Amino acid sequence: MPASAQNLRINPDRLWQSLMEMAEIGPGIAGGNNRQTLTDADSEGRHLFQTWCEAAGLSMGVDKMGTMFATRAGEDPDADPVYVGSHLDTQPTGGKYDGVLGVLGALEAVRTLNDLGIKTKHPIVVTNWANEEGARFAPAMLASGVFAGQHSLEHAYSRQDLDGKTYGEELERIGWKGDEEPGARKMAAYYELHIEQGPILEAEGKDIGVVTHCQGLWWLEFTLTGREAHTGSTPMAMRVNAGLAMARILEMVEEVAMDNQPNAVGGVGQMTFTPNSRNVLPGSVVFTVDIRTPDLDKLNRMRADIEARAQEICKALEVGCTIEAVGHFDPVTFDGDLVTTVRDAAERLGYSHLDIVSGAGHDACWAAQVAPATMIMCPCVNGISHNEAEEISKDWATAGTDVLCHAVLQRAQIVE
Ligand code: HGY
Ligand code: MN
Ligand code: MN
Repeated sequence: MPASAQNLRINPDRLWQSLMEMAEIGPGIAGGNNRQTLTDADSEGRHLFQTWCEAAGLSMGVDKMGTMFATRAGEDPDADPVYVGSHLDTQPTGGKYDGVLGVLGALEAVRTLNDLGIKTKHPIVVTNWANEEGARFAPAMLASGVFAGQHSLEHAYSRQDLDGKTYGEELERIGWKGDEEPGARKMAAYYELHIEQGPILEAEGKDIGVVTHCQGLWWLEFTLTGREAHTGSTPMAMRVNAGLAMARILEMVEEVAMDNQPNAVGGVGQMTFTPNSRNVLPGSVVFTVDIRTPDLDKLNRMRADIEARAQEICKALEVGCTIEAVGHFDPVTFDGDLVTTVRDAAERLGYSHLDIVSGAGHDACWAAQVAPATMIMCPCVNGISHNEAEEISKDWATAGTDVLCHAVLQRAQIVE
């Protein structure tokens, strides 16, 4: 990093202003955001992001999954670009910073390079991955997964939300279906800034998380089939109770996660009863079990254990049970050289830092399958995320974006 750029700093006020302006689009009911993927609010946020990118002199490309790529030209047009980004879609009761900090932090880094007239050898591409959350259309990181060749475009387009709408239909409806083949772009490197979404950095009093790994994940969708019956007049011995089976499976998932401590989690966030009537025992219960751990063998053992024990639980209750893996990625080791650029940047800038394993999944996990990739994290208040109360400080956002800017610059190479 040439001496001239050693003390480069981003513009904290401009970054924070952008975050707050984006947060006004798709507001939640408790101060956070509900800007779910491929909704009108998502489209509005995309248009605002595109306006900002054009004002920064970036050229926009969009692929067939709706992922947005805004390019700042490099001095060597033959050099593969350095990609840097995250996602603008949110959970239904999401925070203002999950994903958004990574996209707008990347934009702020580029705006800062423009302010200072800094040229780089490699182009830099600010990226907004479509459908990172997987809240509306499972699995999570769907578009980056298609980009990395993990899912076909057809499979992705067929994914349905709870209202039966498909990804492909909704992408057409909001007018953000691009013409680029996902994965056609070649990356020299990929960086992602993200809030930690856990309590470690704040508890340790560290400004920066140097992310070395990300834990792996299985999303197992259970469909339990019971017999619809009157909750009042059906004797207990006659019931084929899918709701009871679900409850016993949830208890078992908790037990399996606790038996595999440290560094293992398991739980359920979404469940559908059919017919979902107060006085009808459910004919069908559908829910997704989310298990995660940084250890690949443990991850697959937990999955096998849960599936076998769930079948036993259902057999004893005469409840039908089918299980479909609807989401998965192995634990990820990020690129050592890029991790070093992050650690060097934090040192150079005088920010405290800690090596950390990401608990949440990110688009960087799929980017890492097709290019050197790494992440930078900043703390979040009380480790709260996927909750409208999600909060970060302006200082934390600034520190993370300063480090992002320096690390990207080191890899994109300044041209004097
Ligand atoms: O599920 C995750 O870890 C991410 O928030 N999509
Ligand atoms: Mn995220
Ligand atoms: Mn998230």
